[in-house]
Amino acid sequence: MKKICVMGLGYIGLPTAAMYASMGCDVIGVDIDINKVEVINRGEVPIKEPGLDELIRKVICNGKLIASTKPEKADAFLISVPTPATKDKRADLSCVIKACEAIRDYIEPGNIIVLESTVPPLTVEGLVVPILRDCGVDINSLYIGHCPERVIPGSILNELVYNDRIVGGLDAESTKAIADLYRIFVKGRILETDCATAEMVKLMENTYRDVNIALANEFALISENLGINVWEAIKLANCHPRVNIHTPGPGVGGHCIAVDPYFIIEKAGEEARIISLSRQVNTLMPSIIVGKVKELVSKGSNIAVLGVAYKGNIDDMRESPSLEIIKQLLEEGYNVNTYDPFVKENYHGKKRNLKEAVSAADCLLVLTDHTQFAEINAKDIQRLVRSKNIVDTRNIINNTWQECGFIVEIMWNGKSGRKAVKDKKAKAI
Ligand code: SAJ
Repeated sequence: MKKICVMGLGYIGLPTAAMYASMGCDVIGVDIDINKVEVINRGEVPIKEPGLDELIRKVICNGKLIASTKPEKADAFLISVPTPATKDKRADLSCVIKACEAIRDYIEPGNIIVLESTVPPLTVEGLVVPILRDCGVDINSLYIGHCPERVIPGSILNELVYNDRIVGGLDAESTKAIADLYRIFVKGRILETDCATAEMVKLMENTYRDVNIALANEFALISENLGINVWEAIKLANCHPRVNIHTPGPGVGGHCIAVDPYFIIEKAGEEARIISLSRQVNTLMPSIIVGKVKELVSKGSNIAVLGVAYKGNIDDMRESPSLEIIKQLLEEGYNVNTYDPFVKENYHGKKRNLKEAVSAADCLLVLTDHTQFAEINAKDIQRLVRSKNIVDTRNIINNTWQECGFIVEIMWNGKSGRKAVKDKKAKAI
């Protein structure tokens, strides 16, 4: 069985390392964060992901996975490090560069080297290969390529096994060697292509989603102005067999969909018109939400933000629209308390529980679609708030809010738009 060295123990690297270890491979998981390495070696998990605790405990206990700050010689190296966007919205490949430099001294002829991180097309050829050339081993004796991760937080273990994988090697032999490596645990199809195509496929998938979310957000804004409930309209439109409109919301978060389209834009320039415009639409959504709060309550009011994770039932707040909304609320002179039952890290106004967060609030603002937020019974907290206002940006809250006398604003249900149209008509008469 192969020995595998996984560079980067984040949301993708750690579950992937654990998966190989559970199949009997000897795995070295490498991370620059010594705390994370220690936590993992104790059999604990630094992130919240269903099923991962159990899996890590098992493979640490049986010695198949060892975390370390340094790589070791191995049959295969998987690079799974972050590739965020820089301030000027280009791919920041510094972690990829560091990971390639870190493994260089450990490479031997016949090794497989796979980049899993999302990167602009031609990165493996133009960046990874030149760095690896200095490894002292004939580059032609290595199997190099790209196999983008495609899993969704919240269902990572299941999707790692059952999703199809795209494998693109620098040459046919590399593609085959990498495909065989993933067959160790993948039950989905292994779809073989070349390296640049694999890089582009990954970006196209996430860009497709970003553009479609932008379309849903645009429908929401237009419907609202016309007094139409966009949630109902989307539900009905999606009854058409070839229509799948996405869901509007407070903006697009996460380290992928809000970032990856820029990796196409940086390579395409003016040709990426729809992609650029979609990014603009989605980036504007937080200010729309802040505008709604401003309509309801005046500056100086207390806002209880519910949710900082970028989407429901996960603990990840990277690029979360909540962070931008909180920033804008503070700039506008509001006081912000925040509660998220999943996120462990610190964020502005962090409260330990719901009751503390809503205490003396003038307006509750639901930003993340955590199931727990959908299940809140307003009766349990109505006496704690100062004014009964709630804005729901995800269309998830239940009827108890109305029953307890809250002014309930479900974003884009057409009510404000309908009122504006009526007021306009009344004025005209
Ligand atoms: N969102 C909407 N409306 C929607 C869908 C999502 O506003 O209809 C928002 C979410 O609230 C969230 C953001 O978009 O803030 C992104 O969420 P997501 O569930 O669409 O995607 P991610 O970022 O969690 O994971 C995506 C997935 N890509 C695709 O579905 C094409 C996943 O498969 C990838 O592996 C992952 O990006 C990645 O790592 O690239």
